[in-house]
Amino acid sequence: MLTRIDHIGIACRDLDAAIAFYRRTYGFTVAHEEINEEQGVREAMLKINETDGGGASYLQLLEPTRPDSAVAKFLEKNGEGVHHIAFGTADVAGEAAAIADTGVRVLYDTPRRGTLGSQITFLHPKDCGGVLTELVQAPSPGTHS
Ligand code: MC0
Repeated sequence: MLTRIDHIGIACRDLDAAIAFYRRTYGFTVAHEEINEEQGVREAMLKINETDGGGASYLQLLEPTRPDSAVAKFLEKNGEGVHHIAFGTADVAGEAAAIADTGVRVLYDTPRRGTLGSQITFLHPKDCGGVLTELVQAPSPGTHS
């Protein structure tokens, strides 16, 4: 079961400038920052609210760390803007398998490491109406920083 919007991922060229925009305009502040080398991003999570089903909802600001990364390719083609949406679930592997059975391409055979130690996978945007879609299983309570 998908239980929440975990985050909306936004591609930006300058993470610090994007953080400043969201703070100045909406008052959102950074809950967490990290570099995910595998995904080729430097990212900031701006927490919007806690949710009943575990986890929270965030805006995720994404700056590429290398030119061959997914976010760098996206920026080159589209410029800055919404890059993906992410749904939260308590069982990312089970949810991905169920969605694959409907004919949608799941991009990873097994979930990979996402923000804050979450487990993530992606659904191909061409099978999702042009929307790159991520599934996120939040880390167990206690491992969340
Ligand atoms: C690419 N396409 C998109 C898209 N990225 N459409 C909508 N939204 C996006 N974000 C479209 C392109 O326009 C193109 O369409 C087609 O998909 C193929 O794209 P491509 O540029 O040729 O690139 P590919 O095929 O090499 O890779 C696309 C693919 C890749 C979605 C498979 O970006 C990928 O594996 N993404 C998942 C990983 C990811 O995005 N990581 C960054 C966030 P046309 O019509 O021109 O054929 S990491 C993250 O979010 C982590 C840290 C987390 O949340 O914890």
